[in-house]
Order: sequence, then structure tokens, then C-alpha cells
Amino acid sequence: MERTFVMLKPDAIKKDVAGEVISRLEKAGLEIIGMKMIKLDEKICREHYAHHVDKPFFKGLVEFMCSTPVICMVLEGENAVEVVRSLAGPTDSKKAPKGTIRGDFGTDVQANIIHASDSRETAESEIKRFFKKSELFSQ
Ligand code: IDP
Ligand code: MG
Repeated sequence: MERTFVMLKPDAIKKDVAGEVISRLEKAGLEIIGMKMIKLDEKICREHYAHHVDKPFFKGLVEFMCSTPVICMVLEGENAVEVVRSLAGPTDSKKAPKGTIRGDFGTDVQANIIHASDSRETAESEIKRFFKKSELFSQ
């Protein structure tokens, strides 16, 4: 059993596709063990996207990520990290194949609907960043 962290980004909220995305994740056999809506701020974006802080697109990325609340989730299942990354598809929605979440619902490289942890280690630190232990309900 593995856990992964997922965030439905502001474009998922604005396009009213959060439910459809959650449904795809559930149909893939993943259990939702934590879920909440929060508003990001620049500080948490700097932590969560530390690998992009020096990029020219970072300011725009922060504006986008803070433009509406986001839905944060912790999912549990076999190979959860890899399963969600493959359901999400590649970062650039324009290059993401149809049938992937980003390919079907995303707009471009920034507005790509979903964040998903990229490794078991990242998942662990992202879950800690966004959830208290008491907010997780593993069966
Ligand atoms: P990932 O979300 O597929 O793991 P990362 O490279 O970790 O991709 O980038 C994190 C997020 O930063 C992306 O999902 C996207 O929203 C944003 N991003 C990445 N590259 C660009 C870019 O070139 N322009 C604008 N936003 C970008
Ligand atoms: Mg990433």
C-alpha cells in the first residue's frame, strides 16, 4: 500500500471538472483517505514549487495557484504514486494524450488541472505539508 498527495488546481475548480477527476481516481481503485479545500498563498507555493522558484514563470504560477481555493487529497492504493502520475499524464496539457486527465481537461503547461506527487519520498513530505495526522482516515 502506498500513499500519494493530489491537488486539484484552480483550473479544475473554474472548469467544474473536480468531480470528474475525483471519479477517475476512485475508479482506478484509489481510496480517498483525506480531502479538504484550502486557499494557497505565496509562502506555501514557494515550498511546494521550490524547484521552480527561480524560473521566469514562477510569479505567474503563484498567481494561478492562488486564484481560487484548491482541493487537496491524500489517496491510498497499490502503486498510488505511479498510478496517479500516469492517470494525470505529462505536465504540458497540450502534449498530454487524450484519455489522461491533463489531456482531456487541461489547457497548457501551467493550467494542467492536477498536481500529483512524483515519488514516494515527495508524497510523504507533501502529505505532511498539507495534512495533519488527525485529518487522515486510513481504514
Ligand atoms: P508536474 O506537475 O508534472 O510534476 P513540475 O515540473 O513539477 O510538473 O511543475 C510543477 C507545476 O509547475 C506544473 O504542473 C505546472 O503547473 C507548472 N509549470 C511547470 N513548467 C511550467 C512552465 O514552463 N510554464 C508555466 N508553468 C509551468
Ligand atoms: Mg512535479
